[in-house]
Amino acid sequence: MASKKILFFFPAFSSLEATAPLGILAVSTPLLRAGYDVRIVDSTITPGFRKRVLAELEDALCLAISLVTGPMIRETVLIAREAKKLYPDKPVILGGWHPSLLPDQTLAEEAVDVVVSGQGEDAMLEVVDRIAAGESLEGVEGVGYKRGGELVFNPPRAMRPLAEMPPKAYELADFDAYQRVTGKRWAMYTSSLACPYDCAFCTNAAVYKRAWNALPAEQAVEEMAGLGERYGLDLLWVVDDNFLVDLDRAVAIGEGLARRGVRHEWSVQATTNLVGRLSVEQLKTLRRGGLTQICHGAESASAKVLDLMNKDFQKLETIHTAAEKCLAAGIRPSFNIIFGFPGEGEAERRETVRFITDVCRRYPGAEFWTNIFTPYPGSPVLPRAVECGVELPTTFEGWADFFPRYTSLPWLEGRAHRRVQTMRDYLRIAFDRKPIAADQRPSWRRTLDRAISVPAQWRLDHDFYGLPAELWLKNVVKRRASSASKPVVDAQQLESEPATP
Ligand code: B12
Ligand code: SF4
Repeated sequence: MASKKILFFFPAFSSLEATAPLGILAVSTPLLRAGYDVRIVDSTITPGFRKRVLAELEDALCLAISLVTGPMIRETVLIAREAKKLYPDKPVILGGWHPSLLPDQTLAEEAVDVVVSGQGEDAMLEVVDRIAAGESLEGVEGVGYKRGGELVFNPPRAMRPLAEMPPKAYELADFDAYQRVTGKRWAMYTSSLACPYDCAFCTNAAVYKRAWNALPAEQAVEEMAGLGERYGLDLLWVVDDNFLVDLDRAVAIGEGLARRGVRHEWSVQATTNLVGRLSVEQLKTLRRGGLTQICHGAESASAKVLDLMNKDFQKLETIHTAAEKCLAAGIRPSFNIIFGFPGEGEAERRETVRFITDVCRRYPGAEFWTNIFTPYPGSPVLPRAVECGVELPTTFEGWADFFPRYTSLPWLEGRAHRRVQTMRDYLRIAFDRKPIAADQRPSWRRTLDRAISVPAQWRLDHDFYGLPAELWLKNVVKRRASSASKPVVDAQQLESEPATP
């Protein structure tokens, strides 16, 4: 009889924002309901994860991996190849954003047998049932597979509204282990899917077709309150792409959670134009319900660049309004910035840096996170980026180095790239920011950080980044501190930059 054990692997994503992988929890529920035994090995919390995966795989039916474009591909390739070498007959199944956006190139990797594009709840169950029955994957919608040496792609699977989806299997998550890594007990949650906008750098429309759909407020309240109580969470990060599309629903969620007297905090991602449409009173209602942070994709302060990004729905003044209103309601406003978008020059970059320093000074408590533009497959700007000289990887493995923290672009490389990276480092230390992971710095380090923020701000004001002594000092201190306190895992972990909403 075929094994009922399904093994999932979640590769390290080079961030300290470790918590239960929501995509895997989502596809696990239908499997559990159908009687399968689901195991998850998350590289970030599993010492010796390679050995563990291979040992668990011995009596499993298949190996399934969830990933997005970038560094996760490194461990995906490593584990998939080792698994195929040891157990050539056990199928390796890949799902998540990267396989959804580039199914053909992903399936072309020798160690990959099946790719699932888009929502995986129904597709994964069908795939596993077929494998268990020894049947072909012919006709399973949204799935690509190998027949002999040939790559076969079935028709796409229609998206189902979130409200029709089963609850995610949070009970499979080892929250204690994530807490040990991040110092915080937190989880992710989805109350809506998709976003009505179509920013040029974003892949959302390619997967969700801009069809925003959401859970009713009452269901979201029940689930959010329940998760907090059941797992004793400090924080629930609502990872909706744009939480505020339906303002009435959002306020109703705030009211419901306030009535339930929830004790945990929660944060959301939303666009500045929508935050601007809420009154301070409405934001205060959300605050009473536990909302402590809104992350906005500000992206740039140059009207020219915002236009190129297709962000006509976001006027610059809405960034000020969002900061002001959030702070008046006791909510921390966070803003993401993208440097190096095609068409952004030195002048536009300066404009953005001046804007950031101005907002941070006018609205103490507002924070900015920056990235370098990364042309993702499926994003509307991709053809333009290619025209401008970006060379796209031709193999699955090649995408491992596609990462906004260090992307080098034909129009931003060498000295110019180093300068932007140094400027980003100074932005990081010039103003306070609060990452998801708990702040475990001792008080002397906080004092030191406050002291070096003064010359950092001066440098940003004067656009001067030569002889970066403060960065050198900060790195020495950080290296010493982290070698003393690093958790014992063999996953690669770097400093975090949150995703852009
Ligand atoms: C939360 C999040 C993060 C968190 C992850 C925290 C964690 N512990 O997992 C953090 C902050 C670390 C993060 C970082 C980054 N992120 Co991010 N992130 C998200 C976000 C907002 C939600 C992801 C999520 O959990 N969704 C809910 C679950 C249920 O959905 P799902 O994962 O898509 O899963 C479904 C399907 O994909 C599929 N599925 C998923 N896995 C599997 C596995 C199998 C086997 C199967 C069959 C199916 C399947 O079925 C699921 C249910 O339908 C998405 C946006 C979004 N709308 O999804 C961006 C998103 C995934 N991130 C993105 C990016 C670009 C990044 C960063 C590069 C950002 C940065 N500036 O550094 C980094 C990269 C980190 C890395 N991996 O290398 C892009 C990815 C684009 C791409 N081509 O891959 C997205 C899509 C945002 C966007 N719209 O552009 N991110
Ligand atoms: S970047 Fe944010 S606002 Fe723009 S399309 Fe993507 S999810 Fe929507």
